[in-house]
Amino acid sequence: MTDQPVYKRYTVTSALPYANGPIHIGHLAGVYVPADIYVRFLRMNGEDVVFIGGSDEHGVPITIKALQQGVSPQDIVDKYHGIIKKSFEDFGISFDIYSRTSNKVHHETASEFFRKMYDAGQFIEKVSQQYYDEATGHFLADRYITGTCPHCGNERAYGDQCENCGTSINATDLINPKSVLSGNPPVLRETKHWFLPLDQYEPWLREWILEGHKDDWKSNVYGQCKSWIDQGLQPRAVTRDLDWGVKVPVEGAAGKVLYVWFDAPIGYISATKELTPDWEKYWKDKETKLVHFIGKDNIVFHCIIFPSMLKGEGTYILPENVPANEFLNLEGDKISTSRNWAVWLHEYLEDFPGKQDVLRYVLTANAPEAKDNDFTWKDFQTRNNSELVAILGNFVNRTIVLTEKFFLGRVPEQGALTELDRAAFEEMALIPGRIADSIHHYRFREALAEMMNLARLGNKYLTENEPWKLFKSDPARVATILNLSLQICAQLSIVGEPFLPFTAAKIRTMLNLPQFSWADATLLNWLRAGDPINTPELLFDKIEYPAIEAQVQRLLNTKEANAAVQSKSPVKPGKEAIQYDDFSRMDIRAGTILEAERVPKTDKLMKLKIDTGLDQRTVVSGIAHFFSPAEVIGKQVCILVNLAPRKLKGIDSQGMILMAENPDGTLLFVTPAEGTLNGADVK
Ligand code: B3M
Ligand code: ZN
Repeated sequence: MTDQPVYKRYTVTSALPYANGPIHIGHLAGVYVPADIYVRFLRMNGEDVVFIGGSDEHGVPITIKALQQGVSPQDIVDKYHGIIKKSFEDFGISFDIYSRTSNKVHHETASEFFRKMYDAGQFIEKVSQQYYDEATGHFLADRYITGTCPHCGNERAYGDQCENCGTSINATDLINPKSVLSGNPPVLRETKHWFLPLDQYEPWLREWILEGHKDDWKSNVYGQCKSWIDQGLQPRAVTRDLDWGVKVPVEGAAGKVLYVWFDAPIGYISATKELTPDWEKYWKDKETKLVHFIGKDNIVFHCIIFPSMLKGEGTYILPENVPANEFLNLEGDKISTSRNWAVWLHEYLEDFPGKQDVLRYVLTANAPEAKDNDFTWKDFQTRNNSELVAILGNFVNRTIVLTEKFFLGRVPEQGALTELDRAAFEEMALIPGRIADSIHHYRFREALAEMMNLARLGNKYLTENEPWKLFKSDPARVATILNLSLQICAQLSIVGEPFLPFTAAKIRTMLNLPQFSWADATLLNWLRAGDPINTPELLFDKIEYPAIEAQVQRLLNTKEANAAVQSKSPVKPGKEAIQYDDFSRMDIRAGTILEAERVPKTDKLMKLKIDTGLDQRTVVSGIAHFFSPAEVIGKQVCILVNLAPRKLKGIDSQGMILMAENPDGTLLFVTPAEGTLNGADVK
């Protein structure tokens, strides 16, 4: 175990999902499953911890949804808050409180927070030009404006943030801005707002993050912070001309509310207040460790803006860590609420009743901790059938069935230990420490793999000792083998609890064991000879093809529906006619990508090494938004090989890859049909 600083208590927050849609697997993998593992682990260690969640009910995402559905924002948040809260409960996310930002405590807390900073002169009051929709008579805050991102070229960036490259932007920096309300280009109008002077916090942020958290924050989080700080921070408006939200609590601010990203993180504090009158120690005592679990699109808000607010207000602690995850894709495509490209939690719970742990397992085993990852139903099935059923379930089941059969459901006597037994116990003694170490470092995949290693150890132990063959000749040896196997089951029920709480509870029931603390995970003898155990119950069952097929079919239907919508959306107009000669001067070949890496300090460039059949060459391509290096290696592509070499970011790029671009800006490879050889002439 590595040394962990000692804290008196923990405040663990998980991003407050917008109450404008249900929860999907992307949310779960990125935020709630890792947070829940962490919190369950802390509780087992006897730590004083509060686990905070809640719905983010303000902001333009809510009012836009209301507009689309022709109902009030309150209707929207009531509906989705209910769905979200229930699905979290059913799924076993063990919040101490799941609150909402439309409630009174939150409005009061956020108002007071703003007011305190306002009174201390910490905002800049400024009249500035903001986009305004003349057709509807509204100022266009945040997502009421869309346009092209000045950083990455994404044509669907919002007025406050580009979800493609994660950059937080000012609406006036968007290229080709358009009002979401009328579809018209907006005009600029003067309006007064309050700005948080982030530029003034820059030296402090440098010291606190860039120097102070260089080694303990994940590299993806640290890297994003560094690039924002290095780009230079600008004052940011923390108020908006909207009528849905927390009213700005000062004179002369009629028709204005707090920016949703100002009030939402304060929601963590309000929820804690609602949970306990003793809330202050969770937010103001330096011996409390504050940890924010979020997705990567929320990094700037949790690492730069909210900490600056906390610092400015002056009485709060700062986050010790912000273990943000990357994104989870679904069947090779970005998860998207608006395109209905998602696996919705409430639907999963209906389609796979009692299988919460299967999804928790798959999402943890494949968590996007260091890079974007892909969820596929095939992988879900495989992990269930060949890992949960074949390894964990099989081991526990065999052990309990054999104990029933040979020892009438009582824990048999542990006799003299063999070399194999001792080796097994030695290994068992090490596992809890390894898991703990991984969890302390927010490496949940690694921690889960260690837990599964324990089940593997059990399986191997049973297989090597073959107790079923020995009972006639050596019942005492069988007793020892099963005693030890049962101890492994007991240990699984302890170290499995943070990851697979439903399964751990089932094992405890079968073994008549209480819920142990983490410290007890190294006891090694939890069961005593003669203790009764209960009838075996299968932990997992096989997921057959039809169940998966139905899910895949649902996604195919979605794809079709989206394509139908898409085919109605504008395709770029055709270009002017050219002669055959113009075309034939292009030398296009089939080639295979051999190596790929992102070009550092750019959002969209990837450096590729390609076998063109003629040679192996380097091409720099603007595909990094849509693909990870790992997924393009081995792909066959079409490449324009006689394009004059160009230098991109200091790298000589010799050629260009052909890509198809959908009207929505997504890029897809133009891949030659199977059987095409590298070097084949494309014409
Ligand atoms: N609601 C954004 C999101 O759902 C936002 C998080 C707030 S955390 C304070 O991604
Ligand atoms: Zn962008």
